[in-house]
Amino acid sequence: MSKIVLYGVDLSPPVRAVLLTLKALELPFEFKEVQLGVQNRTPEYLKMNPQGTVPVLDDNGTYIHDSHAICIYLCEKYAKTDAIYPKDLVKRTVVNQRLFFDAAVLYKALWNVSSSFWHSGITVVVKEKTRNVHAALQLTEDLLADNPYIAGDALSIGDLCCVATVSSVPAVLDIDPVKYPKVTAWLERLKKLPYYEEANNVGATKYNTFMRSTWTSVEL
Ligand SMILES: N[C@@H](CCC(=O)N[C@@H](CS)C(=O)NCC(=O)O)C(=O)O
Repeated sequence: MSKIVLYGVDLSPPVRAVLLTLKALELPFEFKEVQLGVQNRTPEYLKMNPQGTVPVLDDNGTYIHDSHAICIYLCEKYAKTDAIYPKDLVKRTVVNQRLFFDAAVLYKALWNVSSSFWHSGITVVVKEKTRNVHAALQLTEDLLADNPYIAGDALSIGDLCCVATVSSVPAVLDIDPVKYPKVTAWLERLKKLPYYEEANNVGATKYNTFMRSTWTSVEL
């Protein structure tokens, strides 16, 4: 098997989505920590990923960026079964929709909060940004409907990407179990995955604690 190297930092939700997928697929890999703001701006790094973001996957010289693209690639290339990325067209399309939802709505809402701090040192979170996070949580609640998992009755990479983001929402606001009962139950379900603690919870806890300590005001 080719050598898989993951570049990232476990504070990052998209990096944790890939860590969860690597663990779900039981793939061996090497983790190379990237010092954000420094190493992701070097010419060598930008050659791998012109966007300069983490994660980047190096699969024996094939470089892939964007966590969603990486998770799909890993499933397509290495999965022994189609359990977490179904081959059935309709089921796969639902999973894809959840991946695009995470990229375009859920993670975007969270990134809009934290990027002001990371890029400009802003420590105030305005109402418009928390409103977007709430709207994304409500959509997650609606997408879950009465299903145990985000794309229906089986665990998929849709869950692994969305949970890396949702578990990082407490970086800015608490997820109210009364307002978001389905999201809360789904989170609890995913926490029971044997690799969840190592692949997601350690980094999410660090991220949430750090971000909470940086805000001087959050308009809820
Ligand atoms: N859509 C991308 C988002 C990646 C992303 O925004 N990563 C952040 C860390 S959480 C990053 O690398 N930021 C560095 C920067 O913006 O300079 C993915 O899913 O991989």
